[in-house]
Amino acid sequence: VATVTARSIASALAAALGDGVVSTDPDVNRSYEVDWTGRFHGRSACVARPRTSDEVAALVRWAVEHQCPLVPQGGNTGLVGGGVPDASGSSVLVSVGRMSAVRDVDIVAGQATVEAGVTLGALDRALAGEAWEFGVDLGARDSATLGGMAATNAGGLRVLRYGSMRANVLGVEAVLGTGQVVSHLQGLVKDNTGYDLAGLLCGSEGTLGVITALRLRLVPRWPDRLAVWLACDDWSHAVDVATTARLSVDGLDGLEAVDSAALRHVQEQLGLPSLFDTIPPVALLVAWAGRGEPPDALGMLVGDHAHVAGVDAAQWRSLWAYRERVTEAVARVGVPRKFDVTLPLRDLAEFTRRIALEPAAHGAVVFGHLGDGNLHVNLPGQGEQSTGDDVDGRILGLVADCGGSISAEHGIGRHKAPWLHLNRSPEELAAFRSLKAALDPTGIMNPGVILPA
Ligand code: FAD
Ligand code: 2HG
Ligand code: ZN
Repeated sequence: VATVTARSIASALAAALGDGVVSTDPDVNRSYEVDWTGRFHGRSACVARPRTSDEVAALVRWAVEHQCPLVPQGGNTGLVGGGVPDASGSSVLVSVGRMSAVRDVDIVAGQATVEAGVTLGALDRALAGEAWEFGVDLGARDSATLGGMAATNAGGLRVLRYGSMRANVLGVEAVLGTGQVVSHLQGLVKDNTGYDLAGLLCGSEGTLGVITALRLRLVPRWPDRLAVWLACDDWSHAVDVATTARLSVDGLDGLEAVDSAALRHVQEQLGLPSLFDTIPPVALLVAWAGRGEPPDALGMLVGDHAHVAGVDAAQWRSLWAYRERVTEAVARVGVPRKFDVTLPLRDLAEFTRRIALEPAAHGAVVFGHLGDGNLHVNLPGQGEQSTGDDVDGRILGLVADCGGSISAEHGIGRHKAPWLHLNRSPEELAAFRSLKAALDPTGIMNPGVILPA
């Protein structure tokens, strides 16, 4: 019965959208139905790959009329199972990857308008040679799309300086779950004309509509840079150094950290040369970008720490690899379980002490964006035995108990929907449901993501 339904959905949609949009080829569709880690998978009735905002609008209107769930997808690098369908085979996966035009680069305002399927790497290439660049950066840059990054309110490596996606999106064009198209792409920096729809769609994870284009704020491209790894005794020490850096170093571009297990994985799995003679308990990466000489305060920060520094672009990239490539190194061990959390900075070290004593977190690798209090707790190779145990509940419960957020930057997705109540009150959840009902009255947009189905 399910196959008949899937077939009829696919053929009705193909008839509504015309040639070349809908794929029913299992070999093509398979890669859309499993996430980057291999932990989350499902089945779709078909995959739709619209080329224009008009095709997206036609698709959503068809889905509203036929009560057909839609699962938007960009680069499929999300880590919480929000971009892959459930197992029912009754939803249409909407890939925006073909909507990949950079519509405008405005070098006067320092802004760009992109279609949702433009990858971060493609935007970087479009801006090469300009005095501007995009302020949000992350390791999945070659696949992650700006639409997906907005939909997850992605953070990344420079939140400390430039904020998450929401702070860098000035306007959106989207097809809401009502089928209506909203578009506000002028990019006026000051524009208090009513509710902030762009802000609302950032972090909505495909549950309110499909984002089709974005107006982005750009930031000056700094010509000079310095990256330095400092060996720290423990997380408490690393937090102290990070706070001193935030108070004293002008032009701070990143404050990232890895524990000894993360550093060992990167070195062993990827064959990178040893960063230090002896792997320290925690290593802190302090990055500076600006014009001219790095500030003296950086030298004072380094003091008598064991350290490794690099100034040119090649050294910068090779030093960053020890932080950026932890995800890739962990993936080589097997399907991982991942927790992306924020802790209040003053309680972060205590959280790491408690996680080290928690049997559910045995074998954990801890790393992240220390300047933002954002830690990634990965359990390498433990993603396959993921249903029916209480590991997720114990770790996320510990985070909430320490006053933290169960999702720092990756979103709630399907993975954390059952745990959202740890951070949000019944009143907040009721407000979320009201917003969802207003913009997606028939509930077709990514059901089961953020709010449990
Ligand atoms: P997808 O995975 O395709 O989708 C993610 C969510 O957004 C889903 O819920 C989907 O339904 C929704 N969505 C996608 N496109 C649209 C659209 N056009 N309209 C509406 N909804 C949509 N994340 C960080 O925040 N910081 C990091 O530093 C970081 N580093 C990473 C490094 C690696 C190696 C990997 C694999 C991932 C990393 N991520 C990071 C996670 C991931 O890259 C981000 O969540 C990214 O924003 C997802 O973009 P995407 O295009 O791949 O979205
Ligand atoms: C990062 O900061 C990403 O490298 C991925 O957010 C984190 O793999 C992870 O858990
Ligand atoms: Zn991260």
